[in-house]
Amino acid sequence: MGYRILETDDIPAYLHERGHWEDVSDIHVREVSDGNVNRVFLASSADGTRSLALKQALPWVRVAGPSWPLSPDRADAEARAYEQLAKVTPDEIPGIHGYDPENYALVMEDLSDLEVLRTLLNEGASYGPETSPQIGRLVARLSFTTSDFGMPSAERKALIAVSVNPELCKITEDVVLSEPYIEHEHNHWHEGVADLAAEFRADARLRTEVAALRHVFMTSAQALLHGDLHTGSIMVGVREGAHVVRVFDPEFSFVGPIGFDLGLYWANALVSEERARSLGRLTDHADQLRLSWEAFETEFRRLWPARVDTFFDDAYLDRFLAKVWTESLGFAGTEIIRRIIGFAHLTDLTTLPDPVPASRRALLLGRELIVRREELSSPDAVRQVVASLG
Ligand code: SR1
Ligand code: MG
Repeated sequence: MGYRILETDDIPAYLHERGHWEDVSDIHVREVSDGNVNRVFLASSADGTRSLALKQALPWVRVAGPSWPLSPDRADAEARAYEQLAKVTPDEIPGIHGYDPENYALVMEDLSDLEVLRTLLNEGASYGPETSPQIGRLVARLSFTTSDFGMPSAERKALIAVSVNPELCKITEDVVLSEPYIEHEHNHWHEGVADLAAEFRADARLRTEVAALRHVFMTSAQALLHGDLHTGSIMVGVREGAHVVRVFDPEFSFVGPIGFDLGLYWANALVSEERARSLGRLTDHADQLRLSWEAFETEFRRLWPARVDTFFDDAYLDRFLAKVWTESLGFAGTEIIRRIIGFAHLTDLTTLPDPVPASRRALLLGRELIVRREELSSPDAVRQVVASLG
């Protein structure tokens, strides 16, 4: 039949045809699309005992429409990423019921009993002690097992080949790692930060450092990444009395620098801190970079003795982790900046009564993380930068 764009009314018959739902008369469907790129529907039975989520990739960026075409192949990348994640961290991703490559549609567990982490934080919640360690461990498990430490060389080459995701990588190379530093029609900002946007565009040193990070992103095939690990790609909640985390939306996945995943999480944590500070409701925000890094490092070191190639010795592990740390800081800086003067802004800031003071602090922090990443050698050093912001 070929690729067809599914509308709400098509979903019952589609789920039935694909063998996901028997009684078509007992499906209630609603669209809950929220991210920038795709469409998501929730299907549930009248008595609420059954539910599923369906995500479909459109041939364009959802929020821009057909004027910004984008290959739906990204859904293949997402399905592949879930396969890898399911091998190493099955409890931290949604259950996947099936992928339909013809229609670029994933059918998966309905997570609507959980909340998007960003939404909770924006409402004033704390992170709690578990979320950031879980994210750090997830990144360590995915990255170790898909690196040259966790996979035989030939298998790794095959993974790199099958995981190429050129259009989505190009979006990141553009909207995160170059456009905010040049004049571009995608860029926009609050007038209260116009001076900083102009200053950043004119800052030759900043631009060169971002170019270096962009080149790392383009060339450093360290491990399979989630690729868009911000607080809107994480759901949290309580099930059967236990805290749960679910990481979703890995459509930007490709084999790249591990620091990109950590950096995105850190950037979003740091921006959530600025929101909380400006509202006078700081809680445990300042701990999140350290907690996620420590969990990442501990888990990566725990897995190290199982490496497939012991020519990589313990001294090399130290060097490797130091490089991941430094690159994570740099990528965190680029993520903060693009979320304020680039294309896709954060509700953490845009919904503040006055977004300017928090946005200015975040921009200055982003620049420091980029240009001083080599000298900032610990979470405490990052805290000192935050403390020094005007
Ligand atoms: C055109 S896509 C803009 C952003 O939305 C996604 O969630 C990614 O973060 C991307 O950079
Ligand atoms: Mg997304």
